[in-house]
Amino acid sequence: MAAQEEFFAGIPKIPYSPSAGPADVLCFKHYNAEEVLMGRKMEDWLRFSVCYWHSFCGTGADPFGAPTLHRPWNEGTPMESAKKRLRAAFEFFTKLGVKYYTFHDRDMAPEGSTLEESNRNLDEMTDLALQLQSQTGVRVLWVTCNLFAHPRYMNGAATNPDCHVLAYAGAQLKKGLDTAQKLGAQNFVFWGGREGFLTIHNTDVAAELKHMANFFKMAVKYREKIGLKCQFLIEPKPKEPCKHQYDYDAVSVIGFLKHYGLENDFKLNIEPNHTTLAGHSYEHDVVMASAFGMLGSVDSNTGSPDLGWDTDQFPMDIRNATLLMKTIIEQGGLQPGGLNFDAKVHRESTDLEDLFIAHIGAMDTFARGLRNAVRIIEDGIIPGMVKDRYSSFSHGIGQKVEEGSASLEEMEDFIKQNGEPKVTSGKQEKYESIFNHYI
Ligand code: XUL
Ligand code: CO
Repeated sequence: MAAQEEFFAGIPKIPYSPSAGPADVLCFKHYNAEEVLMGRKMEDWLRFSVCYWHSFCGTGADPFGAPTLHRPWNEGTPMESAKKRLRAAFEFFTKLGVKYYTFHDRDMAPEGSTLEESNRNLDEMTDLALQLQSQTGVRVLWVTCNLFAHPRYMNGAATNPDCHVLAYAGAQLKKGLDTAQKLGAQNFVFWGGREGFLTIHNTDVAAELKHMANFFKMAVKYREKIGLKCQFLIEPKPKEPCKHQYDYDAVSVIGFLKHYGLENDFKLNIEPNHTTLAGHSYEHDVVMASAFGMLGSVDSNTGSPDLGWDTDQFPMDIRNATLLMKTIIEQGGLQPGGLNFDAKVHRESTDLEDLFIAHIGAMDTFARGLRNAVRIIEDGIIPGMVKDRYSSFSHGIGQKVEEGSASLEEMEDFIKQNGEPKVTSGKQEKYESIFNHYI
């Protein structure tokens, strides 16, 4: 049998070389997969995943310009290039040393002219994926259905005003869940690409939200029916492509899930570039989702704070990574979720090696974030200061408030006896200075 084509010739398996110099960018200087921190290997805290759509389907085209990224796997018929792309992807995952990948149904296999043809394409491609997964040990972190790119979905999928379109989305989702089962995916993501509106004039918001909830309920039922062991995740995003998207941010999604009784069936996949688009700080939605016990996974990327759209850049900010990892450690990790690089190289980063450099840089950023967060938690200075700040809730009237057994009459009695509370400094600059010590 002819040897398989090598797509990233000249790039070896990426080593851990902690003493490498500043210009050595094809090695890890901080990410040491097997090293144990706080009782767990780095690779298990971080659970890195490579996304298929940006890294293997991305062309560098933008609304103002033609493709700039000419990849060697884009050759032949759509199915031939899909197979080359899949082989290239697995070569990339193994050389990079990442154990998980994520994909949309339509980026792994081309859409056919009927549902049946699309499903056949997907079957053929997932047969190959299964083979490559068992050869390499690389697994699916999550799979998702692309319910936003095809023109039929231009007015939404689960929230489309035409039930015929919703039915198509349901049929596609059924196959997506079968695919998750076939490939042993650990999670299934729902990103509401066009679930929202461009103008309120033509939109019945209450009806659309109910239809979306009922669509999710069908998914929950089918997951039960086929015995699929896979965590469902909703990925919030406030806008783009719609002007308003229903899954606006973490707390809106949590409210939606609780309102429709779906909170035990779903968690959240938080993408910080979406969080900042919603007007929040980078770590905001990760912290909020975690506070509600709903943080399931992270689409690890960043935007440009000075731009107003989703640039899906590789995350390279150590401060932000530290804040995320602190929250992730405090909740005991992300498993079965992970840190998925929903990130693309810039259209000007045209070399194949740039794909490696980008992932390695981001993995090292998160490895540094992990190491910093471990030191913050193990030193206990910041956690201790926060604990002290709330210490009045551990006894007396505070304990009753904590437990939910206090009344307004008791508040009044307490104030009559104790008078005005003393002014207590919030110490923000002190917290910031201590945090910076660890960066
Ligand atoms: C879009 C986005 C998607 C989802 C999966 O902004 O983040 O790629 O992660 O559909
Ligand atoms: Co995403």
